[in-house]
Amino acid sequence: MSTDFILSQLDGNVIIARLNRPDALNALNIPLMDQLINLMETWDTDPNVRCIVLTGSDKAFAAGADIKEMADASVVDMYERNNLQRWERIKRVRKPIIAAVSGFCLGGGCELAMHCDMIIASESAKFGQPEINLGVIPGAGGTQRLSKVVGKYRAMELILTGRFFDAQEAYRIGLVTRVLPVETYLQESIALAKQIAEKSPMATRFAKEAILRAFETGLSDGLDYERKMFYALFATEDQKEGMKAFVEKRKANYTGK
Ligand code: DAK
Repeated sequence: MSTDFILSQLDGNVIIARLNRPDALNALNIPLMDQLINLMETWDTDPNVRCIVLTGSDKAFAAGADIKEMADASVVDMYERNNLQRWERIKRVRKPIIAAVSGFCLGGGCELAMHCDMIIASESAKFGQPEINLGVIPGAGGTQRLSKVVGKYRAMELILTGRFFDAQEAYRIGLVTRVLPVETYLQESIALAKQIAEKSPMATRFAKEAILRAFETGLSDGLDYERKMFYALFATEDQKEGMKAFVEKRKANYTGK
């Protein structure tokens, strides 16, 4: 399934979605965002899809929100466009999303990667929240998510200077989990997605939900939430299958039931 700005293909139970606006380094204009969100929501309810890999080109994951689209906007225009609601819909996708990032991953592009559940970077990836250079600040959660990932002081330095940082630095500060050669980062991301796609879909979703809860709540409430999700999994066939397969020394076959 493909639309103008998003190319996608199903590989096993993994969707590979590619941002496709090469002339603008995949800058995230409203039509691209709308296409991406609609597809994400379709995949989220498609039982054949168990994991999503979101990527761009080797040159750019995404160089940010579309500056040309925002340059002349008034406060009222920005408010009416209700862009935040678009980002909220991405946040609500329940299946795991891996960002496979190469080249520029800036501003809204970096925020999009941070909406994903893991970030795998190629050695050429360049991250940054350069909004300060445009007289604004990150608008899709960058001040919050980057701070939670890298801590207050690093987030201050990165956001207040707007400087770009490379894949190795992103790895050191905990933003990305792997740095791989440009030739292999996408294949490795797909392999990782396939590994995740083999697990029980319900357990995967509950694990994602519970981990995300850790960023929204205190420890006691988070533990309480985890416990409820844990017990609820005992109502699934996949839990029976997973534990039975262990006892019978065979590979589990998860059906999502
Ligand atoms: N927007 C629009 N066009 C962009 C773009 C962008 N963010 N980034 C690059 N392009 C376009 C360039 O204008 C150029 O188009 P033409 O001139 O050829 O028509 C083409 O892509 C190639 O770019 P360059 O010629 O500049 O390529 P270089 O290799 O020389 O430089 C660069 C690459 C990535 C260093 C440079 O393009 C650059 O600095 N780009 C801007 C990076 C940036 O500042 N990004 C942050 C944008 S602000 C919100 C949520 C989120 C946001 C806002 C609101 N709400 C919920 C309300 C997010 C804001 C942002 O992301």
